[in-house]
Amino acid sequence: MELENKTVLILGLGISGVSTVKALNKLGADIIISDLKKKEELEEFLEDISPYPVKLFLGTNDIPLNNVDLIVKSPGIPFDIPIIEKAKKLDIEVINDLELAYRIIPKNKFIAITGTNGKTTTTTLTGEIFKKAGYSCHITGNIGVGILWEAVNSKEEDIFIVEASSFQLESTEKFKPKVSTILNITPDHINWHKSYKNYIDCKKKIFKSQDDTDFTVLNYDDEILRKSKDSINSNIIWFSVNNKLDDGVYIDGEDIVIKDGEEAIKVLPWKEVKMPGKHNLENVLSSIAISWSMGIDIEVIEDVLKNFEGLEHRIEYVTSIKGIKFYNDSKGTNPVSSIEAIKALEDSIILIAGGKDKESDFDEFVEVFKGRLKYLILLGETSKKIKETAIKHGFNNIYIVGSIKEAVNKSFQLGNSGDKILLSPACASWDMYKSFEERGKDFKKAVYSLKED
Ligand code: UMA
Repeated sequence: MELENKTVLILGLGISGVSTVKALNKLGADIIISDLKKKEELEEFLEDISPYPVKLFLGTNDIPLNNVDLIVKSPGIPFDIPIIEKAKKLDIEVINDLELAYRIIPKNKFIAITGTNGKTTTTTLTGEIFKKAGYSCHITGNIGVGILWEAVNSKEEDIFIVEASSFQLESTEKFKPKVSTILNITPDHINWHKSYKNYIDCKKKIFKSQDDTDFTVLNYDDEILRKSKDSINSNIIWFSVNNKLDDGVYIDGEDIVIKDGEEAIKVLPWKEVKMPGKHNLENVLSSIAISWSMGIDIEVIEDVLKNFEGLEHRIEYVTSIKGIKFYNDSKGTNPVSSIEAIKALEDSIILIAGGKDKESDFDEFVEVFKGRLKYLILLGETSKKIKETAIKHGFNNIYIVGSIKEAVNKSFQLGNSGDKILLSPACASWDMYKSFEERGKDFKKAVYSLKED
């Protein structure tokens, strides 16, 4: 895609905005930036773009669109804001960084991974396998520094292993990954997408442009995905933790197996996977299927799987104090993700939860408390809603607190040797923090400060 001397409006100066500025500058575009935030709120990002010639409109998105050829919006900006409505009337195309990256380097191979939960673990693990197999790859998308800067600095043989969020997928049109994966679909970001159906439709855009030269890796245990098969034009590879498959990647007794035609190939015993929980086995099976579809040797896959310990902020063991173990699952940003964390730790759990309200339903979340949770410590926007749901389901050991530090202190005071204190909020962090990473780090800081008391 030719962008030299084109005028491009970048909507939103966050991580993806900065990466887009740097990339478009390299491609010779004239850059305009607009962000609702004021100068004082954007200091760190403004510093990052200070070497580049740009025209800034801060504190507003209501700006003139004269001569604008293209708008690249940050993934989290919804389509129904006035500036985008205005652009549509003027026939100005609005895309985001993922779509633009594909258009700039369409000859590179993209592996795109989505799903409500497990995306970051699967993307990182797949990246490790590809690196071990000798590929030069970029692990990017919804993680890292923003895909466009990586795209303009890549070579044609580089592989892009992309965590794709529903926000990013919504504005894809031509994006055609060599391998796409949907790990699972359960309700999330409903406030943004307006309905569960819209959310599902955005996820399915990951395979929309694929053809019979491509692969789509899907979870056979997910009913929505099983029912999607007729709308897919590429080669489907199924994976399943619960079912033996005629073809695909699955668990057979003690072993993880790939069945390709008549041949069943043993990869490794599932107990040798270090990450806990059934949900992590799903992530592992999908990574195996992706790697297999790209012809990577079983020995390489096995070697990486045996050594991969998981991610920071995802059921991350922090430390043990007076026999109480602390786990940081700040990445548990929706009910299903936190349910998985609770199930993985089994019982004697003191749970710290609550955060930004994404209009999630907490009934199923609260139903897993029985026999597993001793206490529930709540904070953030959703405290009241989760408390009411828990009481409705007969769980009453609840405390509401005002900060993570208070939550850690309260849970430690309630805990006994053998208990597990788990931060798994079931909500986004944006009511109190900039990101789930910042929340997880604050949790760990509060835990370590107990050691000093
Ligand atoms: N803004 C406007 N107008 C609006 C709305 C927002 O100008 O109407 C501005 C905001 O003031 C803000 C900027 O747009 O300054 C966008 O900032 P942002 O924090 O939404 O986005 P980025 O910093 O660019 O980060 C984005 C992803 N964020 C979202 O999708 C919300 C990051 O995913 C991603 O890592 C990054 O790009 C690099 O690609 C984070 C995330 O939470 C991890 N993703 C969601 C999730 O995983 O659930 C989808």
